[in-house]
Amino acid sequence: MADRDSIFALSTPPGTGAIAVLRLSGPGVGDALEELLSGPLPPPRRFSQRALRAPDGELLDRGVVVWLPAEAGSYTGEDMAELQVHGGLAVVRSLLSLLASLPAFRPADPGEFTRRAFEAGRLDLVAAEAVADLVAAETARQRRQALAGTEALTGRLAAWEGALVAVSARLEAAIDFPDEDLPADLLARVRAETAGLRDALLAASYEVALGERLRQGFEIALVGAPNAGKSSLLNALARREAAIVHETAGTTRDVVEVRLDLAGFAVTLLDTAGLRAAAAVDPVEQEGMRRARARAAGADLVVVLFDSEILPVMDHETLDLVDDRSLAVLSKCDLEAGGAMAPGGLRALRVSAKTGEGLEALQQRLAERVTDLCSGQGDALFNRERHRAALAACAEALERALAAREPALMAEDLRVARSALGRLVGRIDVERLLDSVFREFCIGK
Ligand SMILES: Nc1nc2c(ncn2[C@@H]2O[C@H](COP(=O)(O)OP(=O)(O)O)[C@@H](O)[C@H]2O)c(=O)[nH]1
Ligand SMILES: [Mg+2]
Repeated sequence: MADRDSIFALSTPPGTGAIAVLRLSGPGVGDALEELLSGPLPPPRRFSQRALRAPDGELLDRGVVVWLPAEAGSYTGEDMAELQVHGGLAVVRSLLSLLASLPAFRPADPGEFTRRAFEAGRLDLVAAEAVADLVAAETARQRRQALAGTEALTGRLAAWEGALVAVSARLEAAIDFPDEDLPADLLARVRAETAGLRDALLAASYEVALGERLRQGFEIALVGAPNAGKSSLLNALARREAAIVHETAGTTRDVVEVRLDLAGFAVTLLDTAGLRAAAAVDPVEQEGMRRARARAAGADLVVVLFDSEILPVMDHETLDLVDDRSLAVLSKCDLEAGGAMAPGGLRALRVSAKTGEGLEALQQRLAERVTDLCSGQGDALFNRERHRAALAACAEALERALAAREPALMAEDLRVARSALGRLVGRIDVERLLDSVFREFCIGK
């Protein structure tokens, strides 16, 4: 490790700010810091206010310097330093080019600090992914899930691994000492514990669908007839003109997406082409309708919009989309002449994108529906396809272990199960995984 590159990065966003933070990690950090400070290293893990100088002695900035030697514990497990400097372009640029000119140093790749922390054994791969999620979190629920992921997921995995090792040990004892005085029910116990673990892992693999939605956002599709007011509603909820609104029917063809924070949940709202009899429209609009149906089919919730203006005529293209995943909404309620004409038996919220009436109630109802989708689930959810595949592989190996006819074959399946968990935390098959995991990161983390 001694000849390993030292890395540096601007860890705050580029641009002008009050303060910018630069991070350094690697064996060359102590020397670089002495040079930059033209003097001795500050005491470890303390804020020290120091002058930062170029090699010719020119003052670049006065800032806060924190020296984090490896032996005192640092994020990456290597010698590290943090420089908190004035967040001006010239200050930052001068420091970055000075660091780049040091022979031992190079700019960090995305996620490289966390990758080094993982390689030093300071966190496992699931926790490293959660760090990326925390940096990317836009809503309260995403933040909670990411924070839970940095510790609670690791805890759940450790408990399963511990249980698996214990089961394997008992089974090996039965294999190695068949004639010894082993408890008669040993094998029965091994089987019961294996079945319990299989159930737990299978359940965990199923939670990934929801975990992934919480991490990446739920999808809510707006559907309805042309001119029902879908694009206007999307714009009103997004508070910006994201989609073109026009009285011409068939204006929207592509699916327009906007990100919303709905009571702490990340949501992607989809505006779609209006649905009408396909024979009447041109090929481009037909493609738009195909996309609208496809995205609505994949969405977590569907808002089905009915135009108050044309009530009580209900168009059947739209009515067909009402099911238990959908929420019926009456648009343009400002145009309703003399009170609502309730369409046959349909319970619908009334909104106006023009006056804003009903928008808050709609948001509240959508938030309730999304909350329902997560009911009973804690924050620490597995949330990646990678997780699902490993958990399912582990559960399958346990299933095979239960079906094995001989203890020796069962033991082999338990080993396969352990290695599936080992892959999940990044102990096995590591090289293959690392690039794809750390690609998600930003530079400086
Ligand atoms: N009065 C009124 N007009 C609306 C409302 N929402 C949409 N419109 C009008 O209805 C027409 C179609 O709207 P648009 O949002 O493009 O509908 P889309 O085809 O479903 O996307 C436009 O002329 C809009 O100005 C509303 O809440 N009140
Ligand atoms: Mg539209």
